[in-house]
Amino acid sequence: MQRSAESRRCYACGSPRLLRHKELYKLSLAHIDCDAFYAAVEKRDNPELLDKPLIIGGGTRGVVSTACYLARIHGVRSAMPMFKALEACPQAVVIPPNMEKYSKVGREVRQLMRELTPAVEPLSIDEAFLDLSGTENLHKAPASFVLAKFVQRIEKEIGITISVGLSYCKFLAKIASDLNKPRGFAVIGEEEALTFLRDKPVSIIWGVGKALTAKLNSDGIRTIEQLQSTEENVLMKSYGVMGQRLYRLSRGQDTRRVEPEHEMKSISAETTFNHDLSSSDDLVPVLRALSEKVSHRLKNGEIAGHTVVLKLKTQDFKSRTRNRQLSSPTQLADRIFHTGLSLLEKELDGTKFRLLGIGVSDLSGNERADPPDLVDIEATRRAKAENAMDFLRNKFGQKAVETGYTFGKSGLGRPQTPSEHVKREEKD
Ligand code: TTP
Ligand code: MG
Ligand code: MG
Repeated sequence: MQRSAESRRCYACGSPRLLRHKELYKLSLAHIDCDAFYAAVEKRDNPELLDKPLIIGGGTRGVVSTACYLARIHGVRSAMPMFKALEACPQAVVIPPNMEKYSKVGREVRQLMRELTPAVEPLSIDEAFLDLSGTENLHKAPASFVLAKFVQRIEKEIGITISVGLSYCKFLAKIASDLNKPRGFAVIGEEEALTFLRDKPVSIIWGVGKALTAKLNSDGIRTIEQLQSTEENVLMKSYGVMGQRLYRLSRGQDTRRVEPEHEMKSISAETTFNHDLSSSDDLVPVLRALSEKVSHRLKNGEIAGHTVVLKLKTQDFKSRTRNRQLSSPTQLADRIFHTGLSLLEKELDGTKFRLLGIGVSDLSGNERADPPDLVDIEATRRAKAENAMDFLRNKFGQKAVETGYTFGKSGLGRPQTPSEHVKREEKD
């Protein structure tokens, strides 16, 4: 059997293909959105509602949150005043929203998404971008197959339906997921991007809201085709930075990456001393040891932090928090330590401290952490050294290598257990 994405039969099961596309095996950026989300959850929990037009809404604001697709046939839409919705569909069942329940289902869906790839970027309670590139070996199947199976899994395990948009970039994946709703599966490949976009209104472009649509329209620009035929500098002259975005997106050029969200807000480690300390000789080795601890956690979790946070507590229990944003996210002990050190040095005026902590916030994935060409050449050299130390530690154990700062000083600033701890602040 021909193993082509365009062949009429599926090579896996031999049945006629429902979806054919030239780039089906190549595309790996998906946008997934649940269908009529709140309504679908309510129907799942009360099968009597299945065949009835259902509106979720009312409450204090008196508007429709969402309506099931049966109610939509009558013209009911999200954000419509409730009295209008009931004029359009008087037989509809109305249920007030139960946010707690929907949040829980939203989390469950996201959890299953994370089983497909760590690169899941939620956009709202019922939708997310997923980057499945590089997961083919893991799943032993291309992204399109994995997603088709995922649709079935969500229906079976969660009891609601989803729509999938598959493309090569975020902009078109998001548009695609909306094309065949509900239970949609739409593909927009690179080859067809320009023609697909041509006759679409400018308002479908990400970031083009009501005001900009009105401005573009009043300038005579209504379709994306008109943007496609305009020079970049002309668009930038009229619309500033947005002009550049219009130029690129109208041509299907979108390099935004999927930014996975991390449940944690910050990672830090802190120590309360047996005796209050004030000198740099005493504090610096502690700072170094704590930086290594934080770094170790970051590396283990494959995450990085963009902001370094130093925390001090004075003898009289006053807290001082100082932070600095880095040029790129880091997971390196060296960068955390040196940034912390420059913050600490400003606080060393003889004050006695009872606690020292260091950590990072603004967490993200580690893909863009610590680029090889850090601005500071010395920092680049030390980063290389740290990578070498990590290699040795992985091979011979944590204690195999000590830096000059901590060597022979492991007893100093030893905490009164259990106050030393690595903290994870969870997002609420
Ligand atoms: P959407 O994904 O926009 O809509 P939907 O899931 O109800 O329908 P579909 O995606 O199939 O078109 O929003 C997700 C949920 O967010 C929706 O179920 C209810 C809520 N919501 C509001 O409360 N008010 C609104 O104006 C919108 C658009 C959504
Ligand atoms: Mg939805
Ligand atoms: Mg949505």
